Amino acid sequence: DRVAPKRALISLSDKTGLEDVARTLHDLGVELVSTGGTRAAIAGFGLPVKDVADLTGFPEMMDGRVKTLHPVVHGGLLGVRDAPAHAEAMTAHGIGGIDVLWIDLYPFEQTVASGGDFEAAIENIDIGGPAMIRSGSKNHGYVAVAVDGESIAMIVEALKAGGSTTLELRKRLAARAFARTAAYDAAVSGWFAAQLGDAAPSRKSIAGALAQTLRYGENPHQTGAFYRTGETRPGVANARQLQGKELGYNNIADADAAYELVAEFEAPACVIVKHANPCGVAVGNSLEEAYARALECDAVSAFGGVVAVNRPLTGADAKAITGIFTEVVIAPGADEEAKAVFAAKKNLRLLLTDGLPDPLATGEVFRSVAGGFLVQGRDRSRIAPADLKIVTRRQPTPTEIQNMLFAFTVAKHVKSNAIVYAKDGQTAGIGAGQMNRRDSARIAAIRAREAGEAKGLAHSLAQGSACASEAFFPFADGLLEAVAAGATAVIQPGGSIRDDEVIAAADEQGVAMAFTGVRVFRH
Ligand code: 93A
Repeated sequence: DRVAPKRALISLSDKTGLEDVARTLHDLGVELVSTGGTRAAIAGFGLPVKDVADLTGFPEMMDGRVKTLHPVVHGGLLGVRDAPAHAEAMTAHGIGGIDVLWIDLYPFEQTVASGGDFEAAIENIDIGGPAMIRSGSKNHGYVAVAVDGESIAMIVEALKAGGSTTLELRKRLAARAFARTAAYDAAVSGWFAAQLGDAAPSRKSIAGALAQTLRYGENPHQTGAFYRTGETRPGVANARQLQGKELGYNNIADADAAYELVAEFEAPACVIVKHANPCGVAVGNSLEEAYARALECDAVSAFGGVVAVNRPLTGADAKAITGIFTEVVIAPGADEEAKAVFAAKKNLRLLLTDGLPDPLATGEVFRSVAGGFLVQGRDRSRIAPADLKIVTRRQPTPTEIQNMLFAFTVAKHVKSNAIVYAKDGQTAGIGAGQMNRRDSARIAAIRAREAGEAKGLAHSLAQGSACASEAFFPFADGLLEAVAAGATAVIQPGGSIRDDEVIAAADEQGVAMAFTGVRVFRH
């Protein structure tokens, strides 16, 4: 099942890493064939390379739309070398086998992400590339297909070691290649539907390219894998891991939750996530300060948590964060000093991205159910002071309004039922994932009381805080729990048939309450 390649076809829009690979293949005696730009680049390295046009007898035409769409190319990729009829056809038509294919596809996703117009997007829909990828992958019995740097590295490694590729490797590469074309087509179809103003995500299919097989899923007895959809929005899927153990399923999910929340803030901010929920969120004058304040909310839960920040990390920030055991840190950068501090914590996984996730970006969120999946648009809601409807006799102070908005922003990222107490850009207590709102309010109160005790305060950390509820209070009981915990202001969507009761209770307690009119469930 081993194939010792004689000929490789390389066609790349992004020429990164091309020289090394082309040189190695050439040194291993593999003949190189390429399309226009790639051929010129390889020739520029001083290596012999054939033009696809010389094989096909046709020039590249129609602005490059037709370069490799020819029986000589597809016959060379699809021909079953051991099938007499195929071999005969290859000989009769002068078709030479192509044993290695390295293709990256026109940068459709990047063109769309960087704001390319309709024409630019259309022109960047690669036709010949996916066709070759599919031909070569179908014929993985004979052809090794690479659709990214990692794949070609695997091929080169195999050739260096033994001069050939194994069937096992070619199958793996084919699986990866088909995932790539599926993701590419999903990006094209999703974009096209959006052009038609098709707001419903129903036409979008879930597809992604396998980024990583995970050691296991949520639990060790479950399988796990991580796929990239090809979206270029900065986030956990395109983060670079600088150090630390291999990422696990829960690490990735938690890092995502933390990063999406921290990106909501303008000021230096820090989010600590445990089990998909934030256990501490704060802003500060620096990340170091923001981290210390986030930790203050619930230092017990923070142990072994995931930390996300919204600024590049400095050495001082890194020292603060490594003060306790932390599983993952994700940030839009880190200076050399910070990297050196993290390097001393070998197990800590450090993830860096180019920029922050855009909380206002469109996109879809998926969730599986037995036999199907649910799709919804991302929650892009954002509440501004002008959106607030004050429903109590007492008007909130400007500080209370700030506290309300901060708390509500956090609540949007907490599993329902969510209750968040926050004050001065710091969460004081978070209650998540309870089946009734009053219990979430109580749990948040316990956290706030213990945080106050840990800080040596005579009162709960939630004293003078705003309480956010991500959905309406169906009864006054949850609100009364919040008031008992020390909240002086409440923010919630409103809309319960008992709103009057809840407002009356707030008035009785002298609390200021605002309705957002927007519910931010998260299940
Ligand atoms: O325009 S295409 O859809 N038609 C083709 O026949 C074709 N063949 C290769 N795009 C095609 N390609 C793509 O060209 C490859 O997928 C690759 O991304 C790119 C490399 O072009 P060049 O070598 O000219 O820089």
